[in-house]
Amino acid sequence: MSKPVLLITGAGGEIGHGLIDHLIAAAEVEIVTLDLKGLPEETAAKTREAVTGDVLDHKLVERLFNDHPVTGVIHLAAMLSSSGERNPERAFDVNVNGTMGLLAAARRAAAAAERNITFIFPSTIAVYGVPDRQTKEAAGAVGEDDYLSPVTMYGVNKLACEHLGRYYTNYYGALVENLSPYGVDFRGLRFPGLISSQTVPSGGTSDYVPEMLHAVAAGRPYSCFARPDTRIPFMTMPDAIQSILDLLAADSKSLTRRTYNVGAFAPTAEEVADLLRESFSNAEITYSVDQRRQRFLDTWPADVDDSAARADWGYDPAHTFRPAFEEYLLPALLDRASEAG
Ligand code: VAH
Repeated sequence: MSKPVLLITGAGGEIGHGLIDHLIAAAEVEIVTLDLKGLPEETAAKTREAVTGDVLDHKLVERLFNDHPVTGVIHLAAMLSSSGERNPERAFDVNVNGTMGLLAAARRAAAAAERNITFIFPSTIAVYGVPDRQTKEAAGAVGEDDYLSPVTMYGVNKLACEHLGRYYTNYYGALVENLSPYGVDFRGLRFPGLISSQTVPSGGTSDYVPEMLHAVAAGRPYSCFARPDTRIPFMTMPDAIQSILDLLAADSKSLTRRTYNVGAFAPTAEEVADLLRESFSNAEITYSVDQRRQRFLDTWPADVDDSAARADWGYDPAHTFRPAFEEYLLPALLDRASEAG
């Protein structure tokens, strides 16, 4: 039997980087990648096709669906929250129009191939907009249907795309004559901040934790743009990648929602700093709070209730707070530092 074929957009970004290495090593699927920047040659050589191009190039997207028997899409291309707030119209274009074009092309391809196409969408805790700090503290772990009033363009975009995915899956073209019964099977994950031992994100607002970790491990001082008491959820990159693969593989009958919260641990910035100081006695961590970015963080929940993901498709992250650092992040970073001499 031929292997499933996954189209992965934003393949060169932070999640794509880890996901593609994992998929190539597992060799259970074939991949087609799309990214504004070219992939490293040795990675590109292991794909069906690695395309350097724009997700907003609708002709190119259509061509990829025509040339490859795509069974699933993992749509990672996006502008993150801080970059998005520096250019809101561009963020809308990339984040919403990019997703819309891909959903439409996937639906047409599904109808032509007479089978559904699974569409994995990384959403975010930025879809939440908790009104003030007291409410945030009182709310604790927030469920999927509460506080959906985002204050960033990125959050607005991601929430809109969740609705587009729900519409494409359940309600598309109710009045279209002779509509194909095949289409998009949209599955979203609301990710918290992600932390990788390999890469540092750019353009996000949860970046203060990965930035702090990588700076301290490299022996550089770090000035944190978030207040020490800032608390939002995080998870490790391997757990994020595993959750994408698990949701992709889940039996559609077991899914009770189209988009799920996923979280793993929810430390304050200062709790992360303290943990790093335990391992790096010379760590220099100071705070220089960016009030405008802090405002976004204060509207994101202190934690998420991910019980639906755990019940429906067995979400079970490997790393809680201390193990994330002690078993995954710090050993990998210390190894790299000793290799670098
Ligand atoms: C950002 N990392 O900071 C993203 C995110 C948790 C929020 O999705 O923009």
